[in-house]
Amino acid sequence: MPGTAGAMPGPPLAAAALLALLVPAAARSPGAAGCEVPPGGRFDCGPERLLSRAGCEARGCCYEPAGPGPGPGSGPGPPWCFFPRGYRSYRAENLTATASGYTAGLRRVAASFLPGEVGSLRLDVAMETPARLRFTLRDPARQRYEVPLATPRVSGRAASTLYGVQVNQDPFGLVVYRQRGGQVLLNTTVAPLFFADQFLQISTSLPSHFISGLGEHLTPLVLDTAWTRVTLWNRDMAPVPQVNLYGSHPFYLGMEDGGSAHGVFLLNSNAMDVLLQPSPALTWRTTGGILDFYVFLGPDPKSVVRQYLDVIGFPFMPPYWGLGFHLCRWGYSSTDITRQVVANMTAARFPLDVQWNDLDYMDAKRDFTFNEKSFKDYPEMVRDFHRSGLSPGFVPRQDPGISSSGPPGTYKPYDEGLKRGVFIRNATGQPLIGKVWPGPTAFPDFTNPETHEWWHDMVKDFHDQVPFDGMWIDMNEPSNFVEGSQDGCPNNSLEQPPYVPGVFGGRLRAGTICASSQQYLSSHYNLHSLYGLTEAIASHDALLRVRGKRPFVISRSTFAGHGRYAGHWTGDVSSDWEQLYYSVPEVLLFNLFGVPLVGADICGFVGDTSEELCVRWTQLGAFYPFMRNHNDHGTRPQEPYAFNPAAQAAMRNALRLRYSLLPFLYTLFHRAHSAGETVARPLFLEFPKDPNTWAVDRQLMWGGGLLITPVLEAGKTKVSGYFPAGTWYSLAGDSTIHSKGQWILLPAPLDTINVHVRAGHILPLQEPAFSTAESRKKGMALVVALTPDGFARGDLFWDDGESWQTFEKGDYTEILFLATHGAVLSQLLRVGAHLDGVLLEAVTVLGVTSPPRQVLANGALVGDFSYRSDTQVLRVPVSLPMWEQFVITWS
Ligand code: MIG
Repeated sequence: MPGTAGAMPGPPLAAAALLALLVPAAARSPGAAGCEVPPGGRFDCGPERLLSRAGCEARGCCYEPAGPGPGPGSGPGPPWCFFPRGYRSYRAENLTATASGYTAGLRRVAASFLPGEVGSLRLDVAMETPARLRFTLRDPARQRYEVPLATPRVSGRAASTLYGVQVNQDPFGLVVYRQRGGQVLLNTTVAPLFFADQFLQISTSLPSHFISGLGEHLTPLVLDTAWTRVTLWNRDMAPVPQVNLYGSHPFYLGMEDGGSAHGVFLLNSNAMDVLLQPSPALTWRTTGGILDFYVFLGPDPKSVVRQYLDVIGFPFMPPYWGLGFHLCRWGYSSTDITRQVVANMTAARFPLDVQWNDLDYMDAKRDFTFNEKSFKDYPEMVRDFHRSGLSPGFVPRQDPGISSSGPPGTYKPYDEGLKRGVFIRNATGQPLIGKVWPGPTAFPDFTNPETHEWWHDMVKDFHDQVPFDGMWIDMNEPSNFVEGSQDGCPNNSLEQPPYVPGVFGGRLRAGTICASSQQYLSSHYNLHSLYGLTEAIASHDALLRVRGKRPFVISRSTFAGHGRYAGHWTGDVSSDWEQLYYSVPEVLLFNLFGVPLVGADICGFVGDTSEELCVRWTQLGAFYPFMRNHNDHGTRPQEPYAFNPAAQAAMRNALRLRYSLLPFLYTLFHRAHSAGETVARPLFLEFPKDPNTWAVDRQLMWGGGLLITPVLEAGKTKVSGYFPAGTWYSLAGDSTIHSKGQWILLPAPLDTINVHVRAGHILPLQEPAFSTAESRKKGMALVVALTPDGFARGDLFWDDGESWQTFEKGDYTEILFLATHGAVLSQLLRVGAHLDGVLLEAVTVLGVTSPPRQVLANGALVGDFSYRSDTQVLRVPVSLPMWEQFVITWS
């Protein structure tokens, strides 16, 4: 266990009663001896300002100019001024057992350099479940802001746990380790704890360099521990690396030697930096709230994700149509043009489920209005879309900002909002006025319950005019075109905190509203990064009340817990190959964050796309859980029909492939919603024991059974992919890979995306159509990918695709498919009416090693089966009711 202050946890403790143990103060090595810290393990002693040698030593710290320095905030290297080993901060006292774990008092033993320091703290450790530990550090004398996220209430203490905990007394530190094997997962003795009013910091060692999470940033799947700073503070910002983006997810998942995994969630919504350094270690540095940590012990990475979602909530179940193809652009400037787009899609025979409009439809860019000239027949257009089978047609975009400059009596959302007191207030108690698309705007405060009522009323009014089906909520970081407000911001400690994390623009108010503005629950300083989440909740609830069906909300800004209410698109990505690649880890990370309904703007948003890029992007986009092509105004058109016939054909194939896989995708969403699983899945979740998979982020899986290997570079007709040990069949059934765990070069001409089925899985498919309303009635098929010993399994979840809580109410069908010993059969776990009339029309069995002589379906001979010995594929045409059990055998 490297880098601790001599207070090593002993070997794992045998007796449960001794889980917590006060380790007495270690003998401190005096003077410069404590400064012998390897550069990679140095923790910055001057986080808030640059220190000279004298200034550094005055803090009792060590000074050594080395590397690009001087601190992790300003350069990719070790800090010049760093804490000596054993630097004293708090001392733990009176460790006692409680009903849920134990508690201790912490007392600051030496003043630090921070204003507003809290001298006494209370540590609470709750052993909530065998795999979940929670610990909090609070000011016992004063109630501070805490994130208003409803997390599980647990009273007792888990009887036996995967973790053990030790408390180091002086300096205070916490060590969390695995009971089995003793691996240390968290060790906060590596650096001093700070707990001041606006500066809270805690550091820990990491068991490996494989750390994933901490969004939203444009990063690879695995973060770089070589002096990386990850800043969280929601921001309207076209994605570029190293910058805080639209959402905050203070959660990471770490891999350990041997393939175990653990996760850590800091439930804190303040502006923060998370610092990674090579020892390896991680520092949480936040500007408010309390320290409220959850540690998840897995021990496998899938369990870590589920344990995290147990705390923040399982994902919502999207309507079936939400998984179809969505088309949008900024610049469809009239209903005529929008109608033409849909007509072009139909004429070119592309599937389309949802046609969107951007802010073009609005009257003077104001929410809940439409332009009476260019969008005069807007309501009719939406009804026409519904009738024509676009199912169900349309998603309008909203800003949170409500236009505030019209004369009273001319704009109901503002008039009503004012009357009902729903807007965020400035220092003088007036609605804070910023500037967004419609000009001057007030910002609804979605932490106020009255705002939810008002938002519902506005949504309902508008829906009475235009029967829309979902909501696209944009600009909800919240974005503001003036800094702070039209009248600036006051000078106070919330606006100028002693420490400002590495936010883009250098100030908290950059691109948003004043940090010191007041919301119902607390200051915007505390609540800022929850703006998108709270708006998503209000929108979800409003849609449910207004439509009575499953809500569909896509939001730009997110926070931990968002996936329970809404999906996410990754914002203003550029139309370039680098961003095409980055979309893979972004989609995978949001699945780890519990927001499986996620996708990037296909073909890119900012700038002109190219035909080749757009083809590759459409192929990859067919495997985003949320599939939308969206484009900026003024750039080259990128609707699928805007390209040459060959490119169109490739895109059509990709779209048809997606539509044929929708029953499988929908079932994965059901598993996410009901069991906390991921939909788009990084390889390491399925193969944690193969370290080669850990950093793979140029491929993705759907569930455990489908591996997608997209081309992410220009001019390539081959692509290299990693195939974990085992058998992989191309979905088309024309080739098989027997991998020992290796990289394989695959042919990938422009009209192809490589998709492989993992042996052991059965996928339910359906004949594609031009919308999900149609495809849901078509014939189904099964792809049965046998293991070498002839086994496979899969399932199908089916319901009406749009009713609220079908699973919760039991109004669904669930079928289990099993293949073994030359047979595949279905088992009805539950039967609702919704599959009536849907026939199973084809069964494709991959990996049938010897030619069958006879095939039977429910005992009846199937005459026209086909078998190819070169590919070992058996194809069985059938016509069997999906709502009844069946058995197909071959021998
Ligand atoms: O300031 O509504 O990310 O998807 O097209 C730009 C116009 C506002 C930003 C969104 C983008 C959308 C655009 N919006």
